[in-house]
Formats: sequence, structure tokens, C-alpha cells
Amino acid sequence: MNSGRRLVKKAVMLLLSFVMLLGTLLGVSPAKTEAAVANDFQASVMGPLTQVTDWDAFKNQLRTLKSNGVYAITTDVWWGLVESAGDNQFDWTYYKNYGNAVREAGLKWVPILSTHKCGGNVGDDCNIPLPSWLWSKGTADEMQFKSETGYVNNEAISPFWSGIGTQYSELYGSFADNFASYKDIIPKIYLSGGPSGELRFPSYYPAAGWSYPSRGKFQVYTDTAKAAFRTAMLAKYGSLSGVNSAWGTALTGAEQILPPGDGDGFYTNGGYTSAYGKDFLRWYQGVLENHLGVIAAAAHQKLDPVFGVRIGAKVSGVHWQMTSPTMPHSAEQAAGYYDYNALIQKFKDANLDLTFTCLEMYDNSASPNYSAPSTLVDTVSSIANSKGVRLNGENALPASGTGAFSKIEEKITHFGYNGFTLLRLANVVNADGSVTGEMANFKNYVVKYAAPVDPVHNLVTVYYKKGFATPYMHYRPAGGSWTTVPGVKMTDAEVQGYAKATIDIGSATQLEVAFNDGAGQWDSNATKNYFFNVGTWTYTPGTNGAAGTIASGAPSGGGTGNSVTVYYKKGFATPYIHYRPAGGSWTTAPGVKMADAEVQGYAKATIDIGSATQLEVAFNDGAGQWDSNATKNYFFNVGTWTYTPGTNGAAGSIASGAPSGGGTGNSVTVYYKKGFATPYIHYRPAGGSWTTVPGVKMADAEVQGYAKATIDIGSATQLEVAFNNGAGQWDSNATKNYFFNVGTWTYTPGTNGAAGSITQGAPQVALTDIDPSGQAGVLTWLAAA
Ligand SMILES: [Ca+2]
Repeated sequence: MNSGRRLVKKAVMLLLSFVMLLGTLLGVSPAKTEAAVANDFQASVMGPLTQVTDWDAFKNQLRTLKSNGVYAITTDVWWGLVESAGDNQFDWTYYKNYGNAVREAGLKWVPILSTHKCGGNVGDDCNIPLPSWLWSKGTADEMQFKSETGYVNNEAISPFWSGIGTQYSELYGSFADNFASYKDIIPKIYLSGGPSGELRFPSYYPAAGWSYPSRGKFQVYTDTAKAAFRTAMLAKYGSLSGVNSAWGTALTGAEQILPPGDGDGFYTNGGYTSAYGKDFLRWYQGVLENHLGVIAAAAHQKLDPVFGVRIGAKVSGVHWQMTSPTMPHSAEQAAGYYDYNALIQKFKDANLDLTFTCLEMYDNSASPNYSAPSTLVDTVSSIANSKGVRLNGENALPASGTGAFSKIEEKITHFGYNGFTLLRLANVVNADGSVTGEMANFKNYVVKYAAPVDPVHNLVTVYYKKGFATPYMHYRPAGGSWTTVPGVKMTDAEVQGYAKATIDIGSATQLEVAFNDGAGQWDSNATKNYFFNVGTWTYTPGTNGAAGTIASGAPSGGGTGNSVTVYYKKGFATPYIHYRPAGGSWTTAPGVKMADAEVQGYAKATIDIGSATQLEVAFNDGAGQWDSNATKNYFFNVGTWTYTPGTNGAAGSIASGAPSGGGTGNSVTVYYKKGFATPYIHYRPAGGSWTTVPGVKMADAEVQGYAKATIDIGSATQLEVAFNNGAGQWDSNATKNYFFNVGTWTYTPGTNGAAGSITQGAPQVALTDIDPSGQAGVLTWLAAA
């Protein structure tokens, strides 16, 4: 017995050393010479499973997370809540309230698109089944799991049901449609791959009679599942005789190709080491791999164009029975984990991040648990490192004390984790918003590794309807200090009859205002201050000293009118757009200079045409040279368009939408925090050719203090970059290139030649300080005031 255990352990060690050796030989492993997390590491916390009812108390808890350095809260977005009324009848109200609360607290929000049931598993304190209408879409045999002992489980839809891709795709698509305006707070999205949100079979379900540390049950005993196994084996070996020959069996009919009839015996009689056993276990895991491919494809199609963030899925840490002398790895195998190398390769192929759990646990290899979670975390993390799969960690059970948290620290630093998500909010924050005794451990062992996040810049824009001819705004961020009376003079707005100011209130969430004329006369007889939440508002004074009123949004005729965005493919190096709204007045020639677009090689302008429905345009170079020999004006409907000039004075062409960056391939957007005043990006798609030094000059981003480039890398999945100033000076003493996966990233140079850091997503500045004319933004005005 003992020697058997040692052998298994030895085999695991050998596998480990082999994986590490392989990584070293191939030079692909980000294995660290010194222990370190990844440079974009962030610490997050899981939200409660139960629904929030007291939003103010919840926001208090979130602010406590924020003030303790936590980056994001992860939230199960329950399918059974949002699509319960009927197929494609979505109600996202609750989660919009949730996103608003997260935004107000200054945190990021990581939604988990939870296509599994809430309730029935370890730690579940909720009961949200899947939408009931779902079960009429197919038969129970297709849609549910059935175990060795005949237990039917509906925690998640069986991967064998052919309708799963459609339903998931509809859910993902509706989420994207409804949460596009929350893009600024969503740095990552998780998919649920099965029960408890994990890519696995429901093999260890208490309601089915399972208790720790028993191995669990195989789950492929519906007719649909058995038929799939039969079909796969006949396809693999060509015929029944081929199957018999491979397995050393004498089956007389294909219907005899079956999953193990006696799960315990499959192990105790050694069947799991037979050709049949290996084929079965490989196929069983393959069902999960295929499922992961289906949901990843749907998610990338629906979510990538809207959010452009990393998508992740979760593998369960099935750590018991690993070293059992009679049933080694039987619990993992019933869950669907037979070959972690192949499983993690599927994450790589599907372009998904991997979340793995039980980072807080210690090995306890004694009978009857045969539990080796720490060894398991090492195995899975090493494989992910060697493949370049990004890792996020979780604890399996509520973490308590320095033992658990220091174990987490050991794992995240040894394997360069990109994130850690603590289970769960109540573990570190009390209901009243105060911290629990575990918060200090969480900070000391985990949060302290988080990459610094740029300070929050909440912006409030106030339009003031005149009223005072030269209005002043005396203000303070809620809880902050007042300006000196009379405050700041408001500037004339782009809408006739209004003045306007945009105020950066930092991490505050409200602006308190008293309006005056700069000469001692106050609004509403000086009896009232006004409060504005983050966002854009229009204030109309009352008459005869009465209190004024506040409406949401810009005044009509301003930002709420019809809008046309035109991308101009250069063409003229500094193009101008001379225009009028259909039926309206022309700009004075040459019109407005177009700003550089976020896509290389394009300029861009967004024009408010009020209630008009078309924009008429003539392009020119600002110096008397007109497009298409000045023979033609162009008409753009409301929306976004890309204009490409003709050659030799011929008329240009108009395509719907923004430019793709020059192709239909994968796209990487990099924000560069200045740093070099005029940064250049020298790059190549992974495995491809470098640009000619110094590379491409980065355009100013729509966010103050940043430059930006969007690069099409075709079918490559990574962009390799070296930054420089276009004049021979390179970032980080020219010692380091940077790698960016598909998506949007923000790069911050290091100081004194040190390497820079990369964080996911656009910079954390609200995007309202955009100025399409390319002139100074409102923040500049603030600085001058
Ligand atoms: Ca649907």
C-alpha cells in the first residue's frame, strides 16, 4: 500500500519536473526566476450568492473593499433570474442596479454568466433553478445528466443537448446588448462551464447521496450519452471488430459499447488502466472539452466586439482520492478530469483564462481522504504556465487565519498568477461595512501584490440654462472642500443659451453646487444647494428666486441630438470636414479639423446634427485642396461610417461602421501612459515580422495623458512590443519587450528605466473628456480655472 502511494507521488513529481524542463527547453515558460505574481495581478472578492436588497448597505461594503485595495467584485448573473419569463424574454433590471452600485463604489465588476443552478452544492445559500421553460426545448434524456446509480441531475444543461449553443449565445448576446454602457467597469467576464460554474460533471452532489471523501459517480448514463460514447468509439476504430480488437473484448453488438456498469469495480478490478478504461476516460473528458469549445465560441462572438476583455472559465479542484491506492484519481476522473494537459490545452485553444481553486489548502494524503490539493494546484499551475494560459486563483472554502492566506500567497507568487478572487464578501466585510478579522490577512498575503490602479476620476457635467449671463458654480465634491467664493466661471456650452462645466470629483460620487453671478447674487435667494450624481445634468433656474430644477442628460439641441461619426481614411494627412446637417447651415470653410482616430491611419469626427437625420460633408486638407476634385458632397445617416477617398480625384466610398484596423483579424489596443511625449510602438504579431524601427507613432488617445494604437495582428494571438520615443530612446533601458493578448490594455512605463506594467482595459479615466475637434479638453479648462 505504502509503496504504491509513494509510486504515484513519484510519478506526479516526475511529471512536474518534466513539465518544468519542457518549459525551460522551449523558452516559453513565464516561470519566474524569483517568486512573483504577474505584473497585472489584481485581487477581487466574490459577491454574495443571495440577492442584494439593501443597496446602500451593499455600497458601503463595496467602498470598504475599494478602500482596502480590492480591484473588483465578481457576481453570479443567474440565468434563472434574467430569462425566467420565457425564451428570449430578458429582464436585466437587477444586474443594472448591481452594476450601478459597483460603479458608484469605484470598484470594477466581473460578471459570471451563470448558466447553472444556484443551490444544492457546498456553501450554497440560495435556490435559483434554471429557467423552467428551458426543459420544454428538448427531452429530459438529452438535457439532463444521469449517474451510474440512475440519479438524474439538472444543475446545468447536459453538454449532449444540441440546443445549448443557441441558448447560451442568446444569453451572452443579450448581456452584451444590455451592458455595453458598463464596459468601463467590466475588466473581465466569466462563463459557467457546468455545476457550481465549473467545467465538470455533477459527480459529487450531496442530494445524490454523495459525501466527502467518496469518489463520486460517472454521469453519462442517459441513452443520449451512451449513444454518443458508442458513436465515438465506432468512429475511432472503424467498426465493432475494430473496437473488439483494441479492447480485447468479444462484443456481439454495438449496443454493448457502454460506460462502466460498476464504477467501484472499474477501479478495484483495474479496468481504468485497460485500453477500454483509457478510451472511456479520455472520451468522458473530451465531452467537457467540446462543451468548453462551444461556449467559448459563442462568448467570443457575442462579447469580444462589445467588451474586448479576457474571458475565463473555471476548473474545480477535485483534490480527494488523488493518492488512493485502490482508486487513484477516481474523484477527479468522475468529475471529468483525466488529463490536465489536454484540458488546459483546450483553454489555450479556446482563448480562455483559467480559474483554479483550493489555493488555500494543504495536502493530507492519509486515508481515507487521500487529499493532495497543494500538489494539484502545483500540477495545474505548472501546465498553465508552460502553455501561457493566464491564471486566476480562488479558495475552495472560507479562508481563515495566516495558514490559509500564506498558502495562497505561496501559490500566486510561485506561478505568476494574474489574479485571485476571494470566496466571499462576508469573509472580509461585515454587513455594516466594517472589516472582519480576516481582512488584514487578505491584505498582507494577497492584496499587497496588486498592481496599482490609477486613481478614480468621477466626472460631473452640469449644463446651466441662462439665467445669469455669466454664471459661476461654487461647489464641493460630497464630503470634500468648497471652492473659494464665487467658485469657477462656467463656459459657454455648445448648446445655445447654456453654460457648462465639467468637474472631476475624484472618488466622490456627488457634487454639491450653489450657483451665482460672480457678483454676490445667488440662485434661489441663496436658500438651496443642488446635488448632482456622476454623469451629465441640465439645471434650469427657477423664476423669481424659486428653486431650480435638474434634468438628466445634456439639454436637447446638445448631446442628446442625432449623432454622426465619420472615420476618414488618410488620404489627406490633416483632413478637414466641412459640413452641414441636412437642411441646416454649413460650417465656415475649411470646416473642422478631424482628430486622429483610435485606429491607425484614420482620422475621425463625431458631429451632433440635432434633429436632422443626415450630415452633408465635403472633405478637404484645410489648405484649399478638396476631395474628388471638389465635384461631390457625401451624405451620412445617423450612426458610424468609414469614408475611403478615391484615387486620382475619383469619388470616395462609404462603408458602415468603424474601420476594423485594416483587416478582419485579431485586434490589440494599447494605451500608453506618457511617458515619452511622442511615443512610438515598434511591434510584431507573435511569430511575425517587426515593423521598421522606430515603428508607428502612437496617436493621442481620447483620454488625457495617454497615447493609443490599435493594431490588427491577423490570426496571431499576441502582439510583441518595444516602446520608444522615435529618436533612439527605448523604454526600460531597451532590456524588455512586452506582450499583449488580443483585447485592450493600458501600459504604464516604469521609472528610471525599470520595466513598465500592463493592466487590462482602457485607462481608468472617465471617457467624457473627449473632444472630437482635437482641441484642449474640459479638464484643461479646469486646470486653467
Ligand atoms: Ca434563449
